[in-house]
Amino acid sequence: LCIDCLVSNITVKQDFDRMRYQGTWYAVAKKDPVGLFLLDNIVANFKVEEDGTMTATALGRVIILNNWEMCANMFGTFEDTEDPAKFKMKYWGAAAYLQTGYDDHWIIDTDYDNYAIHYSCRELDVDGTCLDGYSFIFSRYPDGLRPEDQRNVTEKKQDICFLGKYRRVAHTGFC
Ligand code: ODT
Repeated sequence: LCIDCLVSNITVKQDFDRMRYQGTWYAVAKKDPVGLFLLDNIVANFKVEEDGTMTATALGRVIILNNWEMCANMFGTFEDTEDPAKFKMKYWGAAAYLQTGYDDHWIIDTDYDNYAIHYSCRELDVDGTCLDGYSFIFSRYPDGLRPEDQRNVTEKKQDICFLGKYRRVAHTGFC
């Protein structure tokens, strides 16, 4: 629960298990940051390397240089923090003209088998709320969340103060 929208009060998944988080996740909804990058057909694949490091690849439709539409092939490595559900994500693209960055990557909630709620605040406001952030709702299934998970996901969207700011992410087979 987060009633004041302070980023420091946002709670994340307890005892996050990166092994169970591995595999394919389909983005079914997204709250965009300023200067959005991934548009739709977003699929992430998480892996735990032999040394225990979490890594991921992601595909998604992007538009670069104003109107060149392509499928971006992205890579990320996750640095651990003192909280097992909070990571720093270093990311880059397969091609040099794709976006690179270093973002917070928090797993707010997941049941590992059906849904996951991701959160990243890129810029804190002076009052401690999030000035610029993004969030993905992930499903193990490309066609969306199970009805029984929707209530919980809506609650979590509210907890991170992004309720009403999401758009649906289409999967049309572009990537
Ligand atoms: O699309 C945006 O507007 C911002 C997001 C850009 C970050 C994309 C980097 C993907 C790197 C590969 C990692 C995959 C894991 C994805 C999980 C959640 C979203 C970052």
